[in-house]
Amino acid sequence: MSWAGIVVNAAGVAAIGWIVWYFWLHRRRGVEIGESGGVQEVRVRVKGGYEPDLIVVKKGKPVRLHFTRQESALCSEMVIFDGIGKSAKLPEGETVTIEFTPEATGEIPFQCQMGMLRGRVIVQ
Ligand SMILES: [Cu+2]
Repeated sequence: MSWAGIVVNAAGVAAIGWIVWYFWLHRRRGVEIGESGGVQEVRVRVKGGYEPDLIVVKKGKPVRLHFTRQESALCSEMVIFDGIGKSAKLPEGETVTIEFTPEATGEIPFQCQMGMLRGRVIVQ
């Protein structure tokens, strides 16, 4: 194999590794959120998805999720928390806060109005 061939193959393997990491491993990591004054706060960027899309909180303490939508795609205009009966409109470039206190452990999914973008709050 020529040097050029080896370089192309190595680049291909690196690209595949990056794709695997980015789309599967990287997005599956939960984010343990910081506490200030007993409130669990996390900033969520909305751009082609929720980042982070997996948020780990403790039950019985108030949670504040600050959503900032950094795109104009209609898809992400609403964020809906079915399990706790909350939803919010996300104007582009503004930060909108969803606040609740989880009283039970489990999962609270959230999504856009069409269910295309999804995220989860894990209550421990
Ligand atoms: Cu959508």
